[in-house]
Formats: sequence, structure tokens, C-alpha cells
Amino acid sequence: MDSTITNEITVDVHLPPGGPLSGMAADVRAGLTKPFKELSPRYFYDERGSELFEAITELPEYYPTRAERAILERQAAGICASAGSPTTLIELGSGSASKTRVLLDAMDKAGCLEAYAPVDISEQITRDTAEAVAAEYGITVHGLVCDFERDLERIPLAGPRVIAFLGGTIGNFEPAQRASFLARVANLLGPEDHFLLGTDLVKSREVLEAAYNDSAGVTAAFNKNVLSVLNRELGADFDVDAFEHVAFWDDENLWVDIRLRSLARQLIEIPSLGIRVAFGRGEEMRTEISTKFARDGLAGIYAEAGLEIVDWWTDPEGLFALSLTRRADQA
Ligand code: AVJ
Repeated sequence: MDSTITNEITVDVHLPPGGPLSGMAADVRAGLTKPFKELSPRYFYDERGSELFEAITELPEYYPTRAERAILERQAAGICASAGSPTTLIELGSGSASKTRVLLDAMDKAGCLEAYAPVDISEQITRDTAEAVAAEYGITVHGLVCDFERDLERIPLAGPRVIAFLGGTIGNFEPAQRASFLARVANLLGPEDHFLLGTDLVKSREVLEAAYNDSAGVTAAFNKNVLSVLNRELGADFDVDAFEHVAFWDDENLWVDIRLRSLARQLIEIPSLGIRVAFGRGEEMRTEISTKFARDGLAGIYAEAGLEIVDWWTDPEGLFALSLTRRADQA
């Protein structure tokens, strides 16, 4: 058989000099010296944290991953058509790209697929994903290893493109951070480009609180693991068992508020930051928010960023949504 290899793999690395965790020290110091302490959810995902998150996605109470996959499986062809049969899929936070293949398959079937650009903070995963996708689809893959909150503007490849941000991770952004991120995405879009975003939806307190307080305790272990990350990376001396997992639905802010509660009065030493941090008994520190959306609210958030909804899909139970947008001034 005569076969010609036409696919091409490029991976550009744009990590800051200190690597993925370079800003961590300053960021953690700022968060732990506030009156209401907080840590960024970006530090959850070391090797163990990533494994625990994988386990969360398989829990009976944790519906978002299954719901998003169900939408993709049912609607991939429609998404591809609504996006104008794009040649290029750019994926923010691509990871191992397991859900992405559903979209790539649909683009392949529609005959429009030419290129894929995974964008992720992990160099190894991005290289592995780039090679696997290039081999499976015989297409050009241009990976970008970066913190896409800093280096969004480096995104490669010509259009028509669809930029996808799946998994509901936008829910972990604070409102101001979310607004500037969406405005920057809008700025990247040319007249034929689209943005595809996964968002978890507002639903009953019972369902939401169960999803973040699973009976097997996996979410609690995931949350507490961030303390082990600080111990390893910053030489802190957190006793992981001296904190308990807290997650509750905040119906004013429309987010699940995820915290660690100190079980005792304690003083934590963080030598590499040159600080000691006091926790009162019962004091809570925020480790994550997970915002839930409704279509109207999201349309308003998009409008402020200069985006408008082209199409919207949910799973049969209405748990999760994928929305497709374009630049409002280019309609
Ligand atoms: C990263 C958005 C997929 O907010 O639901 C899961 C992270 N935290 N359980 C979410 C998470 C606790 C998750 N996402």
C-alpha cells in the first residue's frame, strides 16, 4: 500500500522561566495573607490531584463530565455545522483530549478537518496528545504549551477556527477574571471563527451539593491534596488531617463555594515564603468556586465581552450546556 505522511507536528513551549509553578510563591503568599484566606484552584492538579479529579468524574454524584460528553456525542455534527464547518479546532486546556475526539470525528466526517491545536500547561501531555491526534487523523497538529491565561494571543493556525474550552473550567474563574478572559477570546476571533464553551447549569441545591460532597470522600481528598502540594512545592508544614472539606451552594453568587476548614487553632510555617500563617479553630479558607450558569445570565456575560450566542445545546436532563458564540461586531 502506498501511503504518504502529510501530517506535521509542531509544539511551541512558552512557559515562564520558572516553569508552570513560577508564579506560585507570590500567589500563595497573597492568598494566605488576606483576612479571608484563599488559594487558587490551579494548584490542585499535581499528579495525585489529576488522578483524584479523574476519579471525581466517575462518581455517581458528579454529573458534569457525563452530561457534557452526552451533549458532544449527540450534537457534534450540529456543532460542526453551526460553526461553519471549521478547518481548525483549537482546544484550551486540552489535556488528553478524550472528549475532543468526538468533535474531531465530526469535523473529519464533514470533510472540513485540517488541523488541531491543543493548548495546555503540561508539556508532556500536550506532546503525547499532539502525536496521538496527528497519527489518528493524519492532520496538522500545532500544540502550544503555555498558561493560556497569559499567552492566549500566541494561539496558532489560520481559520475558519473553532476555539473550544470544555469541562466547565470557566466556572472556576472569578467574575473579573472570567470577564477579561472572555474579552480576550473575543479579540482572537476573526469573522469566520467561533468559540465553544462548556458550562455547568444552575440546578437544585441538593444535586449541586451532592456533586461536591460525594459519599466516597473523593472530592474531600482532592480538596485537601492542595495542602500537600503546598508542603512539597513551598516547604509548608500543613497537617492535611487538621482540615476538613466544605462545599455549599451559594445561591446569591450562583457558585458552589469550596473551602477547607481548620479543625484546630494552628500556626503553619512556610519557610520559602518567609511567613507563618495562623488559622483559628473553625476558620475557613476558600480553595475553589464552581460557578453555575443559566442561559440568560450567560448571554449577558457574553454581551459584555463582545460575544453573542449562535447556538446552544444541553443534555436531555438540562444539567450542562455547550454554547457557541461569535464576535458580536462581526455578525
Ligand atoms: C474543573 C470545572 C471540572 O468545578 O466541577 C470538581 C473541578 N472541583 N470537584 C468543577 C472540581 C471539585 C471541576 N472542573
